[in-house]
Amino acid sequence: MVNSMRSLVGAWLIPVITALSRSTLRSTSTSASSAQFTIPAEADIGAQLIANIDDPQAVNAQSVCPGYKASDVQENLHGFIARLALAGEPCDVYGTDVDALTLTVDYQASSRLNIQILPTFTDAVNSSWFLLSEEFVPRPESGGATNASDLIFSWSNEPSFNFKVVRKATGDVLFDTEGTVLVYENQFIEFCTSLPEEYNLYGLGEHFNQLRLLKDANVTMYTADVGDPIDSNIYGQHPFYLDTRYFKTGNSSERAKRNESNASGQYTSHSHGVFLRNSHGQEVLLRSQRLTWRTLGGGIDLTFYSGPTQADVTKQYQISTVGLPAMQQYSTLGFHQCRWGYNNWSELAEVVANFERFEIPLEYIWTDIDYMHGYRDFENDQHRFSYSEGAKFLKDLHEGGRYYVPIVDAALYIPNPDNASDAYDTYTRGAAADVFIKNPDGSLYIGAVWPGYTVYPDWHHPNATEFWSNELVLWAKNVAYDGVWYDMAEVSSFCVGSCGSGNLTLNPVHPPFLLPGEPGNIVYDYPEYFNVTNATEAASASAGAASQTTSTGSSPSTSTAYLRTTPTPGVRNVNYPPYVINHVQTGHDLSVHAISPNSTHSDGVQEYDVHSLFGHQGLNATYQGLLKVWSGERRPFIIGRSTFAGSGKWAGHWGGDNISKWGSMYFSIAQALSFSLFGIPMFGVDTCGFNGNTDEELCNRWMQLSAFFPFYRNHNVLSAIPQEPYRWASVIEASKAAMQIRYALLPYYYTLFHLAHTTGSTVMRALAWEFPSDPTLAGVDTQFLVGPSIMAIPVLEPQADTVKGVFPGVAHGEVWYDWYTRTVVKAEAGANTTILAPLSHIPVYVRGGSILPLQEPALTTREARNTTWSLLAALGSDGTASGQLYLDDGVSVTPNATLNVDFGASHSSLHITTTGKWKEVNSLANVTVLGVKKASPLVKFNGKQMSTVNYDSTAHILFVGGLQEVTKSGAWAEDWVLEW
Ligand code: MIG
Repeated sequence: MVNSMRSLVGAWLIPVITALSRSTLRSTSTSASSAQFTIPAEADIGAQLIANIDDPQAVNAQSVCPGYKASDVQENLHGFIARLALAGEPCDVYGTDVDALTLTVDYQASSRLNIQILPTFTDAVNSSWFLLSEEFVPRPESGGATNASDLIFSWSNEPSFNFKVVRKATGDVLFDTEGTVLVYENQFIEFCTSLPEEYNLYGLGEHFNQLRLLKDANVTMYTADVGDPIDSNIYGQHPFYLDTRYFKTGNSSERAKRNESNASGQYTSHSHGVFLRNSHGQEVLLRSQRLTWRTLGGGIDLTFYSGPTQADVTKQYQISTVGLPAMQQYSTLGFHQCRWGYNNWSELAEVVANFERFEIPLEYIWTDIDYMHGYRDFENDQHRFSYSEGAKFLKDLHEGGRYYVPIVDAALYIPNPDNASDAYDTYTRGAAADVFIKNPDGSLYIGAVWPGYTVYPDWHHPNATEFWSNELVLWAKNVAYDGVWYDMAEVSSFCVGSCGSGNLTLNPVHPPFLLPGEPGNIVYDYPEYFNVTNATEAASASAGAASQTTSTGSSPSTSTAYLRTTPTPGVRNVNYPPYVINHVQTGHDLSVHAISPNSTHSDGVQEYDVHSLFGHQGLNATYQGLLKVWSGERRPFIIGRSTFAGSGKWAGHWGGDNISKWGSMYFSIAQALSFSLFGIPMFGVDTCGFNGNTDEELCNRWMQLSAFFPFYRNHNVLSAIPQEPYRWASVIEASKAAMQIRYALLPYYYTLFHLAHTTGSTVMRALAWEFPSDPTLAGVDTQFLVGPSIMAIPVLEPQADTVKGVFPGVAHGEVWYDWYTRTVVKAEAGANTTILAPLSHIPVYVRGGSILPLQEPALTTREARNTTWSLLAALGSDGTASGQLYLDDGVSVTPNATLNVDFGASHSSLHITTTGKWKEVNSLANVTVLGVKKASPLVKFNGKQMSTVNYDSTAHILFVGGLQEVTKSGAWAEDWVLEW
């Protein structure tokens, strides 16, 4: 599966035919707009480099570099500062060694230690050295005290400078550079730490792979516009990891082996986090008991978060460093339907009508680049997506309680100077404000994306955000959109270098590859087992595929004449740095499918230093723009593809171009959980799969799985078969069934988001985080929790009607209730339990000890919010349970009224405590209590006997209905108690 997925990456990105001669291509094109010049496929081919980690000639910096010696230690209130001097002859292995460094150790808070190692700025170094400014990525807050720290920093000069970070409470060594040298050059920094033999590391994104990093992983971090290849760098950069260590209770030196059983409850775990605040291309190599961290520049700004639980680490990381996630509007938790290829407003209206007809909830309808006039941002195609027709469509949509989100691309069209009718106001305004990225010589940097040759907003320019905001505001006057889907900000360019300089008279141009559906790039691919479930169609698809000869115009040359560069003293080679990261693009060339590293920002900063920040800053600009569009009254809703550490404070993220294959569905869970760690809880993937055609079975399973993800959207590539959930009977059934649960749980999801926004807690959770003393859960990513109380065990394989799952904690009295039957699951501790899961059914469980506020499912969240409430109290083995509810208007940036409700159950009673002024008018219909061992026939609500009571003494379920009468002024209008 792994191999087939790799070969399908970016499946639609087929270079334009090489069978035709280039001159033919210049005058014709395979696209509909036949007069267009097609950029030749070669335009996106760069140099052929060999990744350092694969290069047999590569020098190991550890064996040739001298390291540093520390001296001149000056203590201060929060730590100390010292000098580091090169301890021998410079090695200049992948750049120029820095002679003098400054080490700053800062005990910032009891849970946080920061270590900075920066060049000691003499004029010579200062002039060209890029350090990440606080404006782009804030530094963690300072101000702690040495004595109160959970962590201890120590260092030694033997044989060269090395340091340790130790957890004070246990003596556990969390980070230890002893036995390795620090390498610090202008284009290469390397430091290493030892790791325990059995390590559990998570994070270091963005990646498409299993949750727990493999023990021999090579992790590259550098934003890239590429499908979802396994184990490669993709859209975002998050240089953060969580390290969880299991050991015998009370003995931190005796560690649990991977997958060691915890049946006897003898283990516990401690977690800590590590963040490298650095925007350069990076690589982290995991080896036996060793982690090597490499970056192509910048500084070492390393923060340790002491935890000691995952939840603590995640909160510490967000609160102190990258920021808490944006609060989402209530509506965004509804279902989203999207596709590349919705061709006009009436097609959208038809899709919406179909959802209504089949009574499947729909909240947001999206359009891809199809709506644009010539693929230009902020301009609609007036034939298919006219403003006037759109106004009517959007009015109806909004009246129906639904919303609309269009895509916005990172790059902007630059008009053809020879064609007066080609003017593009957005470009004109941006050019006048001079806010576009430049070439080193000061001319405009020209890339190529959908519209043809393009320019790029320069987020370093003081007026760029204002320019972008203004474009959003102007466009909103024509299109009443409800959010922004921000794409291509890695930042993508379909050619190498400033490819349009001198070619602008050809604009608009066709990209250097065939669009999906264009002859030669017909989408014939289907999920695994499609040949079993639909033999006839599978056969004709494979015949079609066989007859479609695809060119491999941009595949790497087979020659081994790799470009290797050697460092020139004091001079940076930004386009071809001497150290070659294992960058996913062809030839590992940093200029491929992105703007070049030497493109230049208004403050003189080269793209090389900030490449991975483009999307992050674009999300910020978009956030500022939406605040303006909605006069600060509505929470910006943004889903972005390229993210950096901290993007969560502005936006959510979707998993990018996955594949309509079973493996993509499986990896979506790990990707979501990783983004929980990164502080971007609003995460979901292209449900039913993006690249390739989906099929009924995969779409069935995927619609039910994604129903439990925070962001729930179905999206599809251009020209693949339609995959809205109403296309197949069984998918309708599966989607409705799963959405019934999701919509009933909306108040719970919303409360989780509010907690994430205010405390940094996570929404989607790994089993290991909720059950930290069970080493067998450390790698589980086939099932997950939503908040603390709901667990989903999805079917991830074709042709299955059962699924295996674990019920964590049962050895220690944890109780799990089946969502559907409301009865206790009879699970054995540590056992992989086989669960019935026929098509259209997703196993879902409620954790004992939880109280869930529920509303009635409905077709929109507006309707759902207008229904009566119920409570589901699932008692734990000790007969207690608790829960929370947060409510407000669901929209406002600063709501003028909020409501917090605390639920508690113990000793045969359930009580609520409410605080806040938000008026919830809907009454409470009923309360269901699970795990009631015995009930008195007398059930009282605030002392008043209730008559609609049913107690099932076999299933131990107590149902109390008819509560509308006693909660007429609202379910949570006042505190109450229910006794049984
Ligand atoms: O280069 O806008 O990931 O969701 O459908 C492809 C077309 C550009 C990439 C996005 C995908 C979107 C597609 N876009």
